[in-house]
Amino acid sequence: MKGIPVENVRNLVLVGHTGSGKTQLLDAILYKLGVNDRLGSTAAGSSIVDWTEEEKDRKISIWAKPFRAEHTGADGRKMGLTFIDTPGYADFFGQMIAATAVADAALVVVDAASGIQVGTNRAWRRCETLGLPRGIVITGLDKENVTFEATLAKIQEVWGRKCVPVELPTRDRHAIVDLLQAAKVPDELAAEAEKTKSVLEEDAAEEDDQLLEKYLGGEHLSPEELTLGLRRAILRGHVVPVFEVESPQGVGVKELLDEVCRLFPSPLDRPVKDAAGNVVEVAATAPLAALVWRSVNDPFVGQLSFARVFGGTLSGETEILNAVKDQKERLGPLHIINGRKDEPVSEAHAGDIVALAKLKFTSTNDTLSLVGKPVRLTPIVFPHPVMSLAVQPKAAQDEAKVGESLKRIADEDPTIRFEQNPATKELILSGMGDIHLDTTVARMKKRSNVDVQLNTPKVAYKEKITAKAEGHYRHKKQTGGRGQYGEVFIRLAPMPPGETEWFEDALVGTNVPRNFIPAIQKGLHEGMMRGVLAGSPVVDTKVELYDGSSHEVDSSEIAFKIAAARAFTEGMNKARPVLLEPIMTVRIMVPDQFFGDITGDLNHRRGRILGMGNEDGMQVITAEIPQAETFRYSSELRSITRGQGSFESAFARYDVVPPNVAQKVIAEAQKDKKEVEE
Ligand SMILES: Nc1nc2c(ncn2[C@@H]2O[C@H](COP(=O)(O)OP(=O)(O)OP(=O)(O)O)[C@@H](O)[C@H]2O)c(=O)[nH]1
Ligand SMILES: [Mg+2]
Repeated sequence: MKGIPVENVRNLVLVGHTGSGKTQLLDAILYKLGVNDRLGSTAAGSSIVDWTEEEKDRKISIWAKPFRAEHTGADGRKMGLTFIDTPGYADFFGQMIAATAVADAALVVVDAASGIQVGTNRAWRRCETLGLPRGIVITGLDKENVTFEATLAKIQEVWGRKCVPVELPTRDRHAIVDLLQAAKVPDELAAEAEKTKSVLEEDAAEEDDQLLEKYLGGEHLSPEELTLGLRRAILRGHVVPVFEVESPQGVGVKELLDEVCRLFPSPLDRPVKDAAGNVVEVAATAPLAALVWRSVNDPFVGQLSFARVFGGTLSGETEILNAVKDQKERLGPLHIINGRKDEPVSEAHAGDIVALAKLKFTSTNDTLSLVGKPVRLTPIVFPHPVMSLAVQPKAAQDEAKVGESLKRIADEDPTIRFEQNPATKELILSGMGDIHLDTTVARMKKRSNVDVQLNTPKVAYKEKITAKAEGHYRHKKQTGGRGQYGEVFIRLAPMPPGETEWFEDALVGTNVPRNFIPAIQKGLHEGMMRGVLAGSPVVDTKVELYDGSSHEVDSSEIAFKIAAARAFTEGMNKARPVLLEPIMTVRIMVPDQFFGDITGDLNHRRGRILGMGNEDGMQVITAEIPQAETFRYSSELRSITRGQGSFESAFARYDVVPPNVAQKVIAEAQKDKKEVEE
């Protein structure tokens, strides 16, 4: 932005478990920075951060939202700060993935009363993967039975001694003492402060040979040297500073902001590489490279693309190139979107995060560059959906609108997928969990007025035969005028999977005139499309046409088609048909203590364990389970593991359904068929 050099820019993402106080913290920050003239509250629905109706209704964040403000640091420098709030709820994980990819550092928020939770660990692991420098903010210190010391001890136990406090709360908790700045530390904290400061000094010294020499020589580091060393230590992940903020009272916000400005990395510290492996120069004068990390299609704010400029300058009212789509885009003014507040700006420089309105071709993960100088930045890898349900419009006339409405939603949410299952003809909506799918459906209703319900999808069963058999049918109808006549004899035999030549013409003589063969093939195909057990398509079955008879006048294509379809059904009934179902390979990741519960549960799901292992301190179980058991597995797994388990699945093969289960499926299908006929 104009007037703020890139070294004074800080882009921070707030991450942590749901309910840990991220949004409330950002409300307190924005109040302090004058973006809001009162302290918003998520509990009261007055947050300027969680401003969308769906977030207010559910009292959780759903979207990653950047907020920008300026702050004069303790040293008098004017700083440009962008904070991206992210949802902690597992279903909205994709938003956290996107936001962490465009920030230069993270603040991991830990509620003192709940400590480190599943969502905190998930966020921590993501930061580790990205090598994202981070600090920890402890919230909720005003709650009962919590102390700063106990929370810190727990944090150090899990994440190590590199988590070092840079502040201490006074005993009455009315103030925060910044150990790096305070001219005088209250007596009650003197001993603790001395100890902590010497840890910080040692950590700072270790980042630089000269500093270390001085330190080991028995000298104290100057405040500038301390800052220099700690900045490096934080950037390299050797130190994770711990802060404490009482957001509802606004205690500790100023100290947090001052230290973030002083110690946290600027965009200059973390240059990225483009997809070709070239380092993107972080300078306003360099060629433009901006990554679109979030797209919004909101009826209130309109169509917006949030971009992080990694290199160069993005100027409003110019033409740029979307290098991924190879399309030129005309830019309007750029925007700083602070919730409902929208401020137009003329330029954004390397390091800035801005919003662009009404781009025609651009979506998430596209790179914007100068016309003639295409650059492609590395795309963000979003998680795969883990839950799939069938979407059904409540009113038949809405059928056509469903796809259109879902497309608009999927454009802004890369973790939503939808496609028609060719076998069952159902429209399948996939996402990250039941709340995710629920919010998607609620959004369809609100935005497009399409009311749908979500059902467990139908399983795409198949059928095959397991023995050879013969089939025969004579179709003969005499209803005044011209009749219908056709007779077909066939042999059915099991065929190895993968073979495609299913029909064999073994006719001898002229009992069946050859011009009826195509009609007979059609009839056989029809018979195969609706098997004899659950009306599912028949696979791996060879059909040999070996005889039949015809009538000079009454034989017709339609008569032979009918005869062939019925001969097939007749033969198949005798060929010991079986039902097949899709089997999925799943990889389940759970903490050790749930191992027994999970393997027990897999047994109930007709699962077969293929292997077990250990990854990142988690048990990994590979197993095969029938697809019918996987549709709602993500939420069931979460409830068994209290939110700590996750899984991924992929189609493996079709396999025979065991007789007791097949009986139920067949009975269900017969019932449905009857209902349709009635
Ligand atoms: N007592 C107390 N309550 C707090 C504090 N910080 C947040 N809360 C309350 O905790 C609840 C959850 O806070 P949020 O800020 O919405 O939590 P979040 O981390 O944004 O949660 P998600 O958006 O679901 O990820 C709200 O009711 C807040 O008012 C705190 O420091 N002390
Ligand atoms: Mg929130």
